[in-house]
Amino acid sequence: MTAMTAMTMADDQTVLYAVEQGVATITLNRPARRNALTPAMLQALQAHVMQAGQAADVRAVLITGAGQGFCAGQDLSIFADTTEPTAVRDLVYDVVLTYYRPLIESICQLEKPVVAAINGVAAGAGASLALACDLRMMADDASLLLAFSNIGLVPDAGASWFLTRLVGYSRAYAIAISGERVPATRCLELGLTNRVTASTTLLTEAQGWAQALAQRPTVALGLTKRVMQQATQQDLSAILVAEAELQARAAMTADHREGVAAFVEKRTPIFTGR
Ligand code: T3D
Repeated sequence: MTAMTAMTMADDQTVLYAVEQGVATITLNRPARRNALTPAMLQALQAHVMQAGQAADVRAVLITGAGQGFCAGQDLSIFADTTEPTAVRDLVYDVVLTYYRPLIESICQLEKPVVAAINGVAAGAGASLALACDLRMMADDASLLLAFSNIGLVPDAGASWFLTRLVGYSRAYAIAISGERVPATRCLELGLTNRVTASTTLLTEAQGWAQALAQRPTVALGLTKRVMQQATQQDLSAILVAEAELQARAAMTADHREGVAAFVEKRTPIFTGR
């Protein structure tokens, strides 16, 4: 954190936000609880994602966790004072739609690459958060845990959507109902993470990856995210039209002109994100 050029914190410091070299690093900071998510943290996390989206100097986002875990999902103490079944039902429904839905949608709609640096276990909605990111780098001792079934719940915060698309229905279902950790090496085999690295160098390497992405043509990267998400849901004809429309937008950018000029002049392009 010492070299960060800009840093703000949520009021209670359970979510940290710092910007350096074009990368906004958002750190879940409740290590004693494996960064289990409270409503205040979920609000702060979403606010920082939006902040990163609006900041012109931010061209990539990194989400990570402090301490031994990435995120243990919903803080289960939320249920401490609520035992009556219909009250629990209403609470769960409200929390998922009020807090998780806008957070997950804001990550997916952010037209900048979002990298998860998974430093430990990502459990429950913590796994959903990791899977909602565009790219993942895991520490070699980290894991994903669809913990929902261990407490008699179903995957939420997008976990079923992301997991089935990444590994297919049968593998996703097996992971979800086993309630067992999927170690980093297995995640790599399954395509659940892009990279695995030593836990000691995870943050440095993930920041280096995000900083390299922040030097790329940001508008094109954002539009690529949008069209590839659409491609998972629409037919070829619709995607051919969407590609043409987004290409027309990308073609208007200074970075497109710089990329072509650099190619012609046989030099390395200097992209500005505009
Ligand atoms: O409204 C709704 O609830 C709907 C939304 C649901 C979304 C969900 O995310 S449901 C799934 C919630 N998450 C879980 O069920 C995971 C529960 N935690 C675990 O399975 C394990 O703690 C971990 C695998 C995450 C980590 O294991 P380990 O051995 O590294 O650590 P630990 O010793 O279990 O945990 C350390 C402390 O964190 C411990 O507290 P203590 O004993 O030191 O005072 C533990 O109780 C606490 N902690 C871990 N996870 C949570 C938590 N406290 C509150 N909520 C948690 N989710």
